[in-house]
Amino acid sequence: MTERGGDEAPADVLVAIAGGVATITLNRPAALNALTIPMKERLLAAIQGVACDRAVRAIVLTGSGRAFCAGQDLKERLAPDAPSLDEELILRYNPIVRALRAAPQPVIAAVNGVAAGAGASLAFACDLRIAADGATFVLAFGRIGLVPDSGATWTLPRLVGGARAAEIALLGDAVGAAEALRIGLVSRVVPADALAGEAASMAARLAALAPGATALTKQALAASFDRDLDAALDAEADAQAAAGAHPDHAEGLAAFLEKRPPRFSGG
Ligand code: LHQ
Repeated sequence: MTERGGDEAPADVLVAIAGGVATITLNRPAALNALTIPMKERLLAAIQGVACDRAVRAIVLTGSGRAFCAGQDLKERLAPDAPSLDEELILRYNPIVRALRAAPQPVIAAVNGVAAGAGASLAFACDLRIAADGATFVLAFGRIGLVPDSGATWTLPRLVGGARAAEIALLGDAVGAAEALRIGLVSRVVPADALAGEAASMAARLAALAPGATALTKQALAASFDRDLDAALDAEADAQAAAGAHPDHAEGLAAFLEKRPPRFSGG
């Protein structure tokens, strides 16, 4: 396993890479992993770093301690020289969301505890969400007189539909893990002590797939709500042509016929 974020860098964002899986851990547990400016810069660098690492085939985003992420560090906002809100979004939050979406690898949010404000938005921006049974999602923006950001107004209606998104975004009530599962905000809920293992095992399964085909599937799903059926059918044909031309498709066919597990090269 390689570890980044150790001696040479502050450890509020940890990156561990093993077996084709990069695990990025938000690591400021005393503040519920609330995001400061330097932490956001390190988180962006971490995502971009693993996204262009060809050895990484799946990414897990999680938090240390009892929270996933409490969103913006609100104490930092009180500094007299704090950047304006829109500058903070344009320069720091939005690039993180774009990096999560642009990464060719699937990103799993392993939501270990409360995900509030932009912390919830980060989880929503991931491709898959699995939650510990005690996890909650809180769109806490309204309580402090702000609006949902970091993509939440776009991702949340796509995940749970407009009616539920309106309640969650406007009322700001905490959505518990069981309710999140019921409404499709997460795809699995497991006991807290099983979450890391569940995320690792899902990531290992993703990492064993043909990376090019997986990236194309991620892209197609992300684009689906912005396409009509005709455009989706055309896009699927293009993606299938690209996937089928890759040696990993031939390897998958050979493995099927030889009744053995495939060994995808990525390439
Ligand atoms: C915190 C925080 C926190 C600092 C807990 N900051 N310390 C984007 C653009 C630019 C700027 C504005 O914002 C945004 C996007 C956003 O993210 S806005 C939304 C920001 N987040 C929130 O409003 C959530 C604030 N936190 C909470 O509501 C609660 O802490 C939750 C519901 C997350 C957890 O409640 P509890 O389990 O009761 O924990 P707690 O409140 O006791 O917090 C534990 C510690 O963590 C505490 O520190 P202390 O020194 O007193 O032990 C909190 O101050 C600290 N903490 N969130 N966002």
